[in-house]
Amino acid sequence: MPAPTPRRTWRQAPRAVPDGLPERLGRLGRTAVMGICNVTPDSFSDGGRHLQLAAALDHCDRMLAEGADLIDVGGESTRPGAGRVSRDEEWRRIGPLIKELVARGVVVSVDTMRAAVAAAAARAGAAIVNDVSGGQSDPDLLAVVAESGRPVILGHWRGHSAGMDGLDRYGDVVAEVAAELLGQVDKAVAAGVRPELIVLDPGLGFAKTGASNWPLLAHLDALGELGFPLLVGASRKRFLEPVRGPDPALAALGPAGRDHATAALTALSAAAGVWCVRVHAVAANAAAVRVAEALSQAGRGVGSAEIGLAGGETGPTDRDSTGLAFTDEQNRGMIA
Ligand code: PMM
Repeated sequence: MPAPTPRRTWRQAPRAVPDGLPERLGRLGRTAVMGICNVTPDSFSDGGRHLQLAAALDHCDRMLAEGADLIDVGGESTRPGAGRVSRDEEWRRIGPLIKELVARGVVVSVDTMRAAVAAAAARAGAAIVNDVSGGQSDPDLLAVVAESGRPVILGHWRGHSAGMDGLDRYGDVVAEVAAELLGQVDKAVAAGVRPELIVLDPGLGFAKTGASNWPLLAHLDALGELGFPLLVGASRKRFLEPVRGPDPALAALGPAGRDHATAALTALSAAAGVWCVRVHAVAANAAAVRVAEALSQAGRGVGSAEIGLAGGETGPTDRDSTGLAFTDEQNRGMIA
């Protein structure tokens, strides 16, 4: 007998963009580019580089100039094997940067698994809460998010970094990730989060060591069918090492040598209609998003002037197809 379909307490039309975003971001009309600023000594790619406020701000300024639409600020590394930091240390690292970015009018998301840090960041003006554990790590986080009224990114996660590689056990990774994400959506909604504020993230690299990541990227359409906007966080991750290209100079760069492969995935993810990509190397990924946008528009017969191929932004659009063409009014377009 087939398993009964779970009864859901929430219902919503498919969305490509969450509610509750600052105006600028809500009306983007293309995949958003989230630049990463980890204020940690030990993140796998940028650990130790942005511990001083001035260095972190320089980095954020550069990412914004290169085309970042928002900045994701994190104070706790989630690289495989990483240990936890204390709540106070996490906030000590990121609080000043969040406050300064908000004061400059930058859209900030806070990358945290802790309710207290999410609450402090929201009070400081962070616009989005990004929890790689999807609300699992800290049982109070979802209520804090509900109270804040902020959009929330729920990542697929099976356990903390110290032991997550051992949790890479799937029969059908796409089906299991989808089901586990929906379980977290249920908990979020039960905690009072409006479904329209939820973004889902397949959690690339989290309890997924290598091959498990690819089916998730190959089936973004299936994840999109869950009805929520998607975020893809593939940037520089280990599973890209085999596809980074043969140039030994890339190998010598370490994780940054995976930037070309990341940008290729960004173009494909944008073409698939994801709401946001979370990236380290903003310039290349911002270009990748625009390539996907130009192709999508050309495919629908939009002329090059309107596409903005001369180099400018396209500005707000009233495009009415699915995929990349998502606007506030037409937030029904899901995965192309
Ligand atoms: N990955 C990392 C950290 N935060 N947030 C989301 N939503 N999705 C991710 O895939 C994700 C994340 C780990 O990468 P980093 O050390 O480069 O920040």
